[in-house]
Amino acid sequence: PVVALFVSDVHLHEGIPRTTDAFLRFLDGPALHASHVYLLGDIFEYWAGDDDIDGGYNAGIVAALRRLSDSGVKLYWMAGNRDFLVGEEFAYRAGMTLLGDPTVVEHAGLRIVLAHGDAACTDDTDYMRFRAQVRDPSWQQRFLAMPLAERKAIIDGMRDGSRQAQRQKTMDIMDVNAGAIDALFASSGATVLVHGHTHRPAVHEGRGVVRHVLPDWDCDGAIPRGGWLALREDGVFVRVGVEG
Ligand code: OKV
Ligand code: MN
Repeated sequence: PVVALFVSDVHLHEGIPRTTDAFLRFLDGPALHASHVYLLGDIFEYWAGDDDIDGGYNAGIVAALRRLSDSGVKLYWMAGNRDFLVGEEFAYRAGMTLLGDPTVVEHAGLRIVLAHGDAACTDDTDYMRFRAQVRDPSWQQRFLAMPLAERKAIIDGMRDGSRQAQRQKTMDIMDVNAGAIDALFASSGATVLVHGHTHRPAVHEGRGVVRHVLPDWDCDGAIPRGGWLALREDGVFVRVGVEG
């Protein structure tokens, strides 16, 4: 039996039908057989506010999440750096429990710390400043008070702008900082860390701790990519890839 599944960085939006199908197949298949499912950030390419749930694409995703939670699977959501505006309304409709970042859980006798991963990218000082701003509750309150179309236009503008800026940054500035990872282990007392965000799927083992980095998904290109991490009842982690 599988006690927990961990997924992140699906980057869902209308423009990626095959990736969307792959994620819906995950929710309506393997996820149903787990006791706990942890969505660890950037499930959406971006989220402009919970008033964007009704009708169309997003409603289909919420419905699939709801089928999973209604089936008895405990469903958890941690915000990523793209979908941090998912709120209580979304969580209620999908039957999910919102988690802070980081969160410590215990499964199969293991103490596991969960994070999206972006907060550990402390070398990217521009991003850390931006993160502090948009995670501020009063900033979010003001942003969410704007009309939905205006919010979407602002986010689209940021996305266009960052496509340029992103190219300039070296790959290592975009990876996690080793000291930030050490601090996560030290403050949590966990022996396992599961995170996504960096799009560098791997298992890093050493000094008595294990760090699982989740893959990002892209099933719309030539080579399908993505998958999840399963924790079996016996405490063994298994990495599972999408079938495309
Ligand atoms: C993605 C990263 C830019 C790293 C903004 C609400 C806000 C979403 C957004 C805007 C930015 C994602 C969606 C992008 C990743 C960067 C810079 C560094 C380290 C809002 C919801 F602020 F308006 F409320 N964003 N974009 N970075 O350009 O795709 O991952 S992005
Ligand atoms: Mn991310």
